[in-house]
Amino acid sequence: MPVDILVGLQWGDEGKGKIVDVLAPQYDVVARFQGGPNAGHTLEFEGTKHVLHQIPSGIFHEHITNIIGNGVVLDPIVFCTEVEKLAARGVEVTRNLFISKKAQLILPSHKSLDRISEEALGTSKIGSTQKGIGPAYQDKIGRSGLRVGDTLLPDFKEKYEAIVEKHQKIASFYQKSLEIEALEEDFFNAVEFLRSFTLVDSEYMINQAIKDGKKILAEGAQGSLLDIDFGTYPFVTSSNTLVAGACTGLGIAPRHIGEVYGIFKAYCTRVGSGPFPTELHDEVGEKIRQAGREFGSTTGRPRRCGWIDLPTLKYAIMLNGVTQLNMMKADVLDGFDEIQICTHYQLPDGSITDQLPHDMEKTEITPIYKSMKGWGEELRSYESYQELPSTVLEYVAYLEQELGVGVNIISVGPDRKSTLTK
Ligand code: 2SA
Ligand code: MG
Repeated sequence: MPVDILVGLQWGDEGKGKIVDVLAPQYDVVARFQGGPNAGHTLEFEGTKHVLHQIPSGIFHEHITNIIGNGVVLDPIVFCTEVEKLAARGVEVTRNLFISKKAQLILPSHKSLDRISEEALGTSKIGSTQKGIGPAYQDKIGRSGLRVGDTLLPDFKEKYEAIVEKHQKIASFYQKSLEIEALEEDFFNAVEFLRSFTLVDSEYMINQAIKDGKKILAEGAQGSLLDIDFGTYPFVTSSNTLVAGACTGLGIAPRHIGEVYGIFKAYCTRVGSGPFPTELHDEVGEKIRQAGREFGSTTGRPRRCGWIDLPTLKYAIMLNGVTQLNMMKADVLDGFDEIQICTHYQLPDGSITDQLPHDMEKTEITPIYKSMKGWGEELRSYESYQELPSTVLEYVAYLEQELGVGVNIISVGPDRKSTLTK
């Protein structure tokens, strides 16, 4: 059975958690392959909102095996809190969660270094979530990171101390010292807690599941435009958020890839610094932010808002090999008479393109818009895709024609029930 992969096509917060939750009942396994506590996947059902950071969104379904893959950077402290929160809501996590021994650990010193490096960048900061993501992946690539499996070794503490000593030196280069004392006790308690979980060689588990004909869904975090290679570098996260990341982040051979779900919002948001050609700095942007409750689910930061951007969507669809599109938060545009769609970019030399310039941050881009009629009515009460107002269907038909992929799901509200399938 092939592995299906779900990825965000914009700068994150497209609504991936919601779609995994909706699709989950069809799957036997849900696995995270990159990112870590920087992610905030929001799921709403039975009147309750849940935000997951590191635990896969299949956790609410007892029949699903959830895997945190080797490509993830795991913060044991955040993990501990996440498990406790779920337990308080009656979700027993130990039963169906497996963690790769090869996943990297985020240490308190990584979080401290993340803050130090952002401070040092000043106005050119990345706008990271300060969860230690960049420094943890630096240690992974630098071949000095600690992995989940290392927590089982008798000399784990010594290994930890050696790496913290190295981090201390990096901090002193910035004329700072690490602020980790307050976190160390929590960290070692959380590591102890982590050890009580089933730590596995998840690549074997996944490949066995493939052989056994199990249905597997790989759940991407952040978004395609935050990919370390193809995103709006350097304003990106430190992992491969694209489909290719699922191969290395779980140990899946490319020939096993099946459906690729591409999730996007009917408009566009970005949190953190970096280029965003269709960003709206006016009351329209503010209206979208309020209507869409566009605030970071991990950090609470207000998200930057703007119109949908086809050049970036085409790029993300190409790189991911998207087979079906899901359009989220259509209801957020309820109150607009006119909706803008950016179809092309005009570059400083006057040329017009639908490709992304290599250095987007330094290139002054003027978006070229096509205007379409809005629906100007509330979508939340709609229960069928086909019965949606013709203005919505025309908007979607135009996107499908431009993007060359069908939109199979339109979401018209945060609840599971507000997910309309073609
Ligand atoms: P990092 O922390 O090193 O990965 O930050 C690097 C950039 O990646 C962005 N990033 C995100 N963008 C959107 N959503 C994310 N998750 C949270 C959410 C974010 C939050 O679901 O809302 O709560 O603020 C996420 N994670 C990382 C980040 O903003 C930097 O631009
Ligand atoms: Mg999010």
